[in-house]
Amino acid sequence: MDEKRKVIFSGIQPSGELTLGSYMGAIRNWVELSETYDCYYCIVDMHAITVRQNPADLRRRALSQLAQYIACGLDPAKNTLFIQSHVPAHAQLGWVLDCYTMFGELSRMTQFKDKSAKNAENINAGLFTYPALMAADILLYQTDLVPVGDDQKQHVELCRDIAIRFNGVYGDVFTLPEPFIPKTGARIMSLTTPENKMSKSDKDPGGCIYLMEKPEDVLRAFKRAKTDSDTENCVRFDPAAKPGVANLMQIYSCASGLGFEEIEREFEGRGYGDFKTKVGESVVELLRPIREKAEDLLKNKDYLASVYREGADRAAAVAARTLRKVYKKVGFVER
Ligand code: ATP
Ligand code: LTN
Repeated sequence: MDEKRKVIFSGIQPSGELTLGSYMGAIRNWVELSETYDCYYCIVDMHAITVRQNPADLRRRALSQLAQYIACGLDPAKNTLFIQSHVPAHAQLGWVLDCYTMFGELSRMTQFKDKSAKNAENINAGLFTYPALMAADILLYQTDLVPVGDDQKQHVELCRDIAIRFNGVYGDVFTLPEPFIPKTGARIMSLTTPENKMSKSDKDPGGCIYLMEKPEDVLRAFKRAKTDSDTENCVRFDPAAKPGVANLMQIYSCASGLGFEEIEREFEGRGYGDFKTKVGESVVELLRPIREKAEDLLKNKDYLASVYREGADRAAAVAARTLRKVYKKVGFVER
């Protein structure tokens, strides 16, 4: 038998429809890593309820997200695809880790500060302790690498600190994970306000491209994308001076595989109009097979149920081993 393969864990909340941001920042890498690592890709519905959700929408989006994971190229036979609330060990380890996570650490989390500013009427305890649950997700599987976009780096680093603290008291219980962040596409910005991250719970629909969006809507959104108010009208990579153009270049680079210099050369002497159309077309071609496959899969609910049930069984078996060890270490009586 060959050596034990390294472990990957990552997850996305079904808090909205998957966006081009989550694809380019995360899922694209999940697919690439899925052949060589032992991968767990989760639909983190327990995280999603830190913000109030409509129950029927949450349920529908969790299923649709599973179909989109598969459609993006994650083969359920080679990857463990599952829903977080199906594996109780996440909540169980989450509680233990709450007791090893400091108030000060959680107060520094940028996502908590952002989300509490956006949901001032519902700053609940779950929103605050969310990174400890995320640490549980990762540590249950003795994860080596966590492929995420740039905005999640802080949470993965906190997860590492929690693991170091726990291991410091009880010995080597947890593998220390590392974030895996792509060179291009780690932070795709909104098409209408390029100073903000493209985000699925964004209230401005024009700023976001969804994986399941129709081609004509994708093209229209790119035609309306904000470029820059400079008079240069020239495609050049300069995020500070030209954030809108830089964002479109990132997207085009991820969709086409071209480097920034090649893109500058391609559009030399041509204006922003041509450029935006071309970026839109490249994204349409990237998304077409994903949308078609996901739509097909969504017609077969029995198949999807078999995938998430098998995934939960596999995940639960691994998670139980870590949880048992943790319970023993902290001094709980064995049943
Ligand atoms: P929400 O609006 O509910 O917070 P989101 O759209 O920000 O959601 P997440 O579910 O938080 O998306 O992110 C899923 C994964 O995709 C994470 O790994 C995250 O880092 C990555 N990601 C999300 N948005 C972007 C983006 N705009 N650019 C690059 N990566 C992203
Ligand atoms: N916090 C992440 C979602 C998430 C996650 C995880 C990502 C929850 N648990 C474990 C990687 C590993 C987010 O908001 N994008």
